[in-house]
This record gives sequence, C-alpha cells and structure tokens, in this order.
Amino acid sequence: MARGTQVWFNGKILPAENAKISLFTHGLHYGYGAFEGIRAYKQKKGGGAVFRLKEHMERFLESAKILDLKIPYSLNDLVQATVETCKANGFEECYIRPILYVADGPLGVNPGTTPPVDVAILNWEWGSYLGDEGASLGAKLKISSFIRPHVNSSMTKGKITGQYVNSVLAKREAIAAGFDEALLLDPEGYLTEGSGENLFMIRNGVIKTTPLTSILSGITRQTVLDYFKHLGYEVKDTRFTRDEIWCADEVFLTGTAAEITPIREIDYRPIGRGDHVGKPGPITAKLKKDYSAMVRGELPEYGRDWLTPIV
Ligand code: PPE
Repeated sequence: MARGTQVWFNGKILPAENAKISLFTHGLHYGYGAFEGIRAYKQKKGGGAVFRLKEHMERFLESAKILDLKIPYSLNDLVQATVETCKANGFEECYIRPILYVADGPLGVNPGTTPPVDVAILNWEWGSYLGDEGASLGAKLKISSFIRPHVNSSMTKGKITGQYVNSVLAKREAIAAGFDEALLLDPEGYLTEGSGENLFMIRNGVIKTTPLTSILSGITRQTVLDYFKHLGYEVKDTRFTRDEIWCADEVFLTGTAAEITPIREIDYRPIGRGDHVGKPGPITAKLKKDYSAMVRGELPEYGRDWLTPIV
C-alpha cells in the first residue's frame, strides 16, 4: 500500500510528514468529522481520471451540513484540490481520502457554535478491498452480531468518522471468525449492508438492493442501479431477510474500495444455483467486467461526465 508523499491540508499541498495535528483535536476525541473514499483509474486513452468525483464531493459537503460544520471550500475547490493532490503524488490510479473534522479548539463534547475545522485530502494505492481471492472467486460473509444503529442514532446520509466504530467492530469480528466481511442487520432484523459496502442480491432475474433508510447512499450502488436500468433489468429497492439472501442466485457487494465483489458464501451456505454454486454468478461477472471498463473510460454510454481527468 504505497502512500502519496504529498497531502492537501487546509488549502495547500504539503509533504505528508509536515501535516501534523494536535492531540487536542476535537475530532480525535469524539469522532466528529466526515470522510470520503474515491478512486482514480488509468484511462484507456492514456492518463488518469477520478471516477464520480463531483458526486463524492457533494456527499462530503452534505456530511459537513449534517454535522453543522462550515468549511471555506466550494464543490469546485474540492474537485480541483483532489486533482492537484493526485498530480502532486504522480498518481494516475489511486484511492483518494478527503477528510474533515473539528480541529484543535476547546475540548468537551460541545465544540462551540463555529468550531475550527481541518480539511485534508490524502492518496494511497489500494488493491482489492476483500483480497484478490475474494475479488475473483467471491468473498465469504457472516451476519454480524453488531447491528446498524437506528436512524435516529446514526446519520446514515453522512459518511461520519465516529460512526465507523460500528463497522470496525463488525469487520474485526467477521475476520476473527474466518470470514472476509460482515453483513449487518438493522434494529428490526432486516439486512442493510457490509462494514464498508452496499448489498445486492439476484433471484430469478430480479435484482434487489436494500433501501436507503439505514445504509450509506453509495455512489457505486447508484452506478450499478443506473447500469441495470440501462440494460432493462427489473431492480427493486426493498428490504430482505437473511434466509432470503441465503437462497439467492447471486449476491455481490458494491463500494468505491470494494468495487464489485462477488459473494460465494454467507453463514457457511454456498450462494448460487446449478453451475454457479459457491462461485460468482453470470450477471455479477458481467457487471464486474463492465464496471472495470466503465471506470477506465471504455464504456462511454454510461455517465459521460463521470470521469474527471487528472490534468
Ligand atoms: N456502505 C458503507 C458503510 C461504506 O463505508 C461504503 C464506502 C459504502 C457503503 C459504499 O459507498 P460508495 O463508495 O459511495 O459506493 N466505504 C468506503 C470506505 C472503506 C474503508 O474501509 O475505508 C469506500 O469504499 O471507499
């Protein structure tokens, strides 16, 4: 995992080792901040481009609004800063992590009415999120003993730093039990998403994904919904249960880091039918191939304005 040597910190590009923060940082104590995860890809026509950068930065600004934090940067400033950071690191293909948090100021839960906020953008190179084997053969999931909090406890429309303790606990539990990833239920027992991915299942040609109530509104999820609608598939945004997903023909996870990750097993039960039991199914395999082409500018019929060149 090679890290970029340069970071963007409060409006300037700096060597990463010079961007230091204080132990009195409010966001470190209380998790009051927000982040994004974005990927840039090498393009077929040459050079690099950032996939759906504007949509990620819109969600970043909405996370700040949910937290009632003001930052002095516009959508366009953040888009430009991201491109500049990738250029400063010489990366054409990388993961991009914008982060904002309440900075050094008075400690105590109350950060005051106009707290100081730091904003940074970092880069690193990141391979398959659930490992190369998970990406190609399919990952193994376990329903977590941790649940996604009620919608009045966690702000699901924001990518809020402190909320990720729930994801870290679920992920560590799943890994310790020999699985690749956790699937979390909501307080009523319906499936929601993985620790860092959205969830899809396919049965009898009908594609289902969990509703936006208790999940992050994933940008990859939306890309996949647009893709399936374009191809004329029936797609339902609806709740489903663990026994329904055990009997699915195909299951996959979506996310910027995870991209399209097929699922081969859930709770020790192999997923799929016929020739595809315990293997990625045909619709998932085609989606995975097409997603990989789309982000590299090889399928211009999907979102012509989804790729921001790193120039
Ligand atoms: N749900 C959660 C909880 C989540 O964290 C992510 C992204 C998604 C769904 C998918 O959202 P999107 O990337 O917009 O399609 N998780 C990010 C962070 C992963 C991490 O380990 O850090 C990511 O994929 O970048």
